[in-house]
Amino acid sequence: MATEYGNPMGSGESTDYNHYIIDQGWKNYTDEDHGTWQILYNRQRELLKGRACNEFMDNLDKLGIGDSKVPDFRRMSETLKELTGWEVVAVPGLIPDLPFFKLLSERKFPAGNFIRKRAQLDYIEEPDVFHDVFGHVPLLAHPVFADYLEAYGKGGLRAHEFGTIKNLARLYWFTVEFGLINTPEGLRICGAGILSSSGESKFSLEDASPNRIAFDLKRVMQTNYRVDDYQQTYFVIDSFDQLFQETYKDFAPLYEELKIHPRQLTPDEILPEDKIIHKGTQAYACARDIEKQSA
Ligand code: HBI
Ligand code: FE
Repeated sequence: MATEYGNPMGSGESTDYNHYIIDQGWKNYTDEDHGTWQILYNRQRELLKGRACNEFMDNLDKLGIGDSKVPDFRRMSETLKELTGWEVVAVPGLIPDLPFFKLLSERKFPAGNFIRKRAQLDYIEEPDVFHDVFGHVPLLAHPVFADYLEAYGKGGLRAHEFGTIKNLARLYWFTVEFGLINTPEGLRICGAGILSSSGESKFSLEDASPNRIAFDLKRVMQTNYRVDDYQQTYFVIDSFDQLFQETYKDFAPLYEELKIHPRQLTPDEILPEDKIIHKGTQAYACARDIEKQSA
C-alpha cells in the first residue's frame, strides 16, 4: 500500500489510518490461548514483585488485567478511558510507523490481538497480546505516562517531516520498551519489553553484563540498539515527571543539532559525560557473539 506514506502529516490534511484497526475477535481465543496467557501472566506476576515499578503493579489490578483469560479490549478500555482517556484497539501485528504514531497521538494504543504459541513462550518476533497488554497497558493508566505517550505519538508525526524517525524510535525503545526507573526502593523496571520477558526481567536489573546509565535525551537519540537479544545498555529515568518534562518540548532544535553533528553510538558504548549507575562487564553479550559466530 504505497498510499501509507503518500500524505505526510503537517500538510493540513489528516489521513484516516483507522483501517489498521481490526476486531479483537475475543470469542475466537481457544482454551489453549487462554492457558498460554495464564502461564505467562502467573510467571511474570511472581517475577515482577520487587522488580517492576509500583505504578505498574498497582495499575495491573486496577485495570482488571488478571490471570484467567486474555483480557477483552472493550472492557479494559472502559476503565482505562475513565482513568486517562486512553483506549486499546486491536491490530494484526506490527503496523507502519505513521499509523502507529497517529493512533498514539489520539490516545489509542494498538495491541496485537494474537497470542504466541506454546513453543514460543520466551521469544516472539512481533508484539502479541501478552507483550502489548500485560507489558504496555498498565502504565497507560498512569496520568503522566499517559501524557508522555500521546506526546510521543505527536512527536512521531513531526519527526517524519524532519526525517528523524530513527532518533525518535530510539527514545521509544530505551524508555517505553526497555526503560528502568530509579525509586526509593532501588532500580525498578518500567519498560514493556522487559516487563513481558521473564529472562530480561532478571537480566536488566541483576546481571553484571549490561550498562545502566542515567537517562539523557540527546544521548539516547544517538544510541543504536539491538533487536535480537537482551540490551547491552539500559537507561534509567528518575521519574515519569522527568521523562515528560524532558520530552515535552519542541525537538526541532535538537533534530537540527543531530543533523549537523551526527553521531551513532554502539549499544555498549560509554561516554565520559555519562552518569553511570553500573558499568557493565558485557560478559553476556561477548559470550553470545562468540556463540553466534561458531553457530
Ligand atoms: N506497530 N503494532 C505495533 N507496535 C509497535 O510497537 C510498533 C508498530 N509499528 C512501528 C513501531 N512500533 C516503531 O517502529 C515506532 O516506535 C517507531
Ligand atoms: Fe512494545
